[in-house]
Amino acid sequence: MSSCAYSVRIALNLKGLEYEYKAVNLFKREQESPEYLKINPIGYVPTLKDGDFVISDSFAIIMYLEEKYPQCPLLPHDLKKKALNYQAANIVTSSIQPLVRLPVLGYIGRSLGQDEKISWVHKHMGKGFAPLEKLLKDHAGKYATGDELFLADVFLEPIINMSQRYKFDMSEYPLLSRLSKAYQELPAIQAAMPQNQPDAASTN
Ligand SMILES: N[C@@H](CCC(=O)N[C@@H](CS)C(=O)NCC(=O)O)C(=O)O
Repeated sequence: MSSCAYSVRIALNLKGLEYEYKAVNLFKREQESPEYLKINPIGYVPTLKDGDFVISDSFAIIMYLEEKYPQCPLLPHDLKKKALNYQAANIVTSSIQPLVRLPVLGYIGRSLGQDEKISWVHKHMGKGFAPLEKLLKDHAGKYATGDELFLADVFLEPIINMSQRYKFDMSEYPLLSRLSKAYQELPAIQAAMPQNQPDAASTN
């Protein structure tokens, strides 16, 4: 169910890297188990283990993969296009995802009710999607910043996918809607989708 883990799977698949998938059930709070906290003290997914090296945080993991495995680069050479990719990725990771993280939504749901929780998600998706739509409007091609998939795409698809779990209305975001359709046609993204993971049934 994690959008952050979804981004990492997309990056791994785009780079053609094989990996062993280990599910952490967020609803059962396995991310807070002593065993998991030993490898990731902040208690969030995802975590990547590469030999003895353990790294967490989707952005840091993807940057690590990017430098270690240069095939299918996730950052363009062009400085401005690269900055645009960082900006779009960071809107997702810093300005949307932390506000719609499970404990935040759980707290709002318990203290203010389910309707308030849904409006909260919609409000913060909209607050992030509006600038993303504007930012990418003059740069998008087939994908967010041109005709190649880059970092912005790796973070956009998971958050759009998450917004749909909360039935967020995408009609005001024609570019993001078009990108989302394009992503869904790609085998590397299909294989990374939450619903296609081995543990999907147990988290639905
Ligand atoms: N900045 C971190 C955020 C990680 C994060 O918030 N993970 C969520 C899932 S997307 C999580 O583990 N939530 C469970 C919880 O907060 O208890 C990243 O991008 O990896």
